[in-house]
Amino acid sequence: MSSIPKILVINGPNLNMLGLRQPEVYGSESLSDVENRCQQKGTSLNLEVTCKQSNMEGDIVTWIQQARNDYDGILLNAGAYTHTSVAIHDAILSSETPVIEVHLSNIHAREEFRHHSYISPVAIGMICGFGTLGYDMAMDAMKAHLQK
Ligand code: CA2
Repeated sequence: MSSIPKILVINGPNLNMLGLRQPEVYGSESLSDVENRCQQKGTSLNLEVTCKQSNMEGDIVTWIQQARNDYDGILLNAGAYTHTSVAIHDAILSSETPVIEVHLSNIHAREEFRHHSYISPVAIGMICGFGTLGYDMAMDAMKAHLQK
């Protein structure tokens, strides 16, 4: 691990719409608010944080592949690809970089199609249901994991 661990935060499809629609499900904070929060949490934990968002599955696959060389850990909210993407599952396996899965909502309290995650079996852990606080929790968990 490098002296200041580098953490990549990836938000997937439609998360650029945060704060603009469905605040009852996803809260009122924007994606920028979430990313600023991750940066602040990273600073407090002495982690170097980079945030990316894409609506494209291939971007997310490529970023996870590249993380092998450039990052010590990934926080991943893959959005709806969580429930569909074998490609992201395979990318996590090949990157050999620890991934913590994050969801704003409690996916197990929602529609049945959200109950299955292709990410969970290849993540070191998963946090869901705590809104944007979940990113802070995941950052704490990643710091602890990297210190083990
Ligand atoms: O709870 C989460 O964080 C999710 O990953 C969010 C995804 C959803 O498909 C997953 O099942 C759970 C959807 C993100 C969409 O975000 C929006 C935010 C505001 C307005 C519209 C969509």
